[in-house]
Amino acid sequence: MKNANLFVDEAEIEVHSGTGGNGVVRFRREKFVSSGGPNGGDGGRGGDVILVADTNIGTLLDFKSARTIKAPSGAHGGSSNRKGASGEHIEIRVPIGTLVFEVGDTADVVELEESTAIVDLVEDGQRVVVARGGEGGLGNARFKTSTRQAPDFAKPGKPGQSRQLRLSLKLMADVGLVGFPNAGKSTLLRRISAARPRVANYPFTTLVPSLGVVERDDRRIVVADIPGLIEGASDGAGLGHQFLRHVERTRVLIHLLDLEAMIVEGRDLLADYDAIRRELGRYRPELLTRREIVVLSKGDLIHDESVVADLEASLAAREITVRRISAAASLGLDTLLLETFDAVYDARQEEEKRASEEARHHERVGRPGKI
Ligand SMILES: Nc1nc2c(ncn2[C@@H]2O[C@H](COP(=O)(O)OP(=O)(O)OP(=O)(O)O)[C@@H](O)[C@H]2O)c(=O)[nH]1
Ligand SMILES: [Mg+2]
Repeated sequence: MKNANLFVDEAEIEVHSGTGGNGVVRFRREKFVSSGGPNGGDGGRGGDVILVADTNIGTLLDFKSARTIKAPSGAHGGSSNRKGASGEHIEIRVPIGTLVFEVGDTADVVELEESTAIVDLVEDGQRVVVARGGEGGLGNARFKTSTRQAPDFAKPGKPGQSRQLRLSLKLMADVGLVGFPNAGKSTLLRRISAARPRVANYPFTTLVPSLGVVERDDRRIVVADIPGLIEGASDGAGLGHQFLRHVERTRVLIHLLDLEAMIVEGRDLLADYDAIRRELGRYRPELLTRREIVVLSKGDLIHDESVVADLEASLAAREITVRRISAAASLGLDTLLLETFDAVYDARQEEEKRASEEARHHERVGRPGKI
């Protein structure tokens, strides 16, 4: 089994497409004819380098070792008007959610904004040519005219493109699980999907994000489990905010508050809630307006309702609606999932509506110029 810890979400690669093959100078050589007509063939096109988004790929790990990717050149033309073979295209499989940036003089820009990406590979099978192969040169046969019966020149192939790219993966999931370490996020994902993130009774068990697919009836959502957050995560504390990027593109957040931490350590879960919200907001203010479902986890540990009375009262005073669940004892999961599915499907519908409104708007005022 592949080590799940080998998760890589940033990589820099160099791509080179193939050079076009040269056109050649050749003449027909026939018996008894001293000099036949020109028949030098064209060179073949160089191969492209193409990135393809693939659901089966979960990490950019492969690019840690293979940093330079080169497509083959086109072959040179031959005699008898033979065209050189084209260089094969090289397809590179990348995870869905990979943003592609060109590294220019500003390679040291830390913050990569999605809007500056060349492309955002968000759908399975989506492809983009990142380096186009050079055209093959024309052979001398092409230059024959009525006044120039024996052209003795041909064109060389065009060079390919070379580009330095930064690949940056931001997972595409409908739902992000957030909360303090040990809150029960991975346990919940294991319970509702076939994903198998590690679970253990200590903080920072999860070191890398993982995705699980949840299906009910004919509905299907993708849920992302990320490492636990702590106070100061957006400044790099704990595992830092490096994983918060993976909930950026979710539609709904499930925020877990850990009843065990309250019972055992006397933690104030409302303060925990605020701490996590602060980190989310400091990382990206938009995360605070995302639909959020707040959950009290490990509900099976509550045997005496008076233990949670204070907490529930202070949550209610803040108008924070919570549901109690237990992933271990399968309590409240059906209701939680129903609500989650509804929230995700609502959000999707809204996005579609917005997209079609935008399309209508563009039809009225003309499409924006191609970038
Ligand atoms: N009693 C009880 N224990 C639970 C429940 N859910 C999780 N736990 C336990 O809580 C501990 C932490 O669970 P995890 O799922 O690893 O927590 P996490 O939020 O993924 O933790 P990190 O990956 O460190 O952020 C484990 O010992 C789990 O068995 C539950 O519903 N009831
Ligand atoms: Mg975990």
